[in-house]
Amino acid sequence: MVRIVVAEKGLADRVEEIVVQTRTTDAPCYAINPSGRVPYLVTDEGVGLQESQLIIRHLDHLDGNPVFDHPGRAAGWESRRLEALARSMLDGQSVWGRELHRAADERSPTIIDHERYRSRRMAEVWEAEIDNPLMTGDLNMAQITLIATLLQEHGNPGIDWRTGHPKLEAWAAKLIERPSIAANLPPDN
Ligand SMILES: N[C@@H](CCC(=O)N[C@@H](CS)C(=O)NCC(=O)O)C(=O)O
Repeated sequence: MVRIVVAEKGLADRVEEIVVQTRTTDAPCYAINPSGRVPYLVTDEGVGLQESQLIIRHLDHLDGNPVFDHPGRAAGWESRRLEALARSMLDGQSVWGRELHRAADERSPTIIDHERYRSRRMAEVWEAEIDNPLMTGDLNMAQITLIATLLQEHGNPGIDWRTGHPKLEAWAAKLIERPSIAANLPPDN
């Protein structure tokens, strides 16, 4: 999500990307970012920021012309509702992905099943929501969050949001043609 925004805002020359090793007991990055989570941004002022939404907000405001803030008044609630709906699916699938990173004998089939069914239910919800004008208009946080969520299928082939959801498939197929997204598709693994 942050890489998409870096591309959208033309910030590639201002943002240095440093690949770090996560999930080890003594990674060097813990000296800078004790949580060890990525993404993590150190600003020009030396302030560390975590959480992709906050990092995106910071980057979006650097030029004084933010385009990813939620709209004001009633439209803002709808926009926040959609972002939260996408984030809910993303967070659940992330929990599922974490299980898959464990050794096979440490995985919880209960958690994996719980997240698999949540993901399916949420895909059903999104099939009904995807015609919302906020999902088809200018790129926004709900769209960025949802496309990142759907693209998690690259790392976890068990995710199946496509079956029975032609509108969602068409929406994603169109959005991944956008250069900022096409250039930042996650690797298959
Ligand atoms: N809600 C956070 C999630 C950050 C997160 O958990 N990232 C994962 C990688 S996708 C991570 O850093 N895992 C390493 C760890 O848990 O130590 C965000 O959007 O930035």
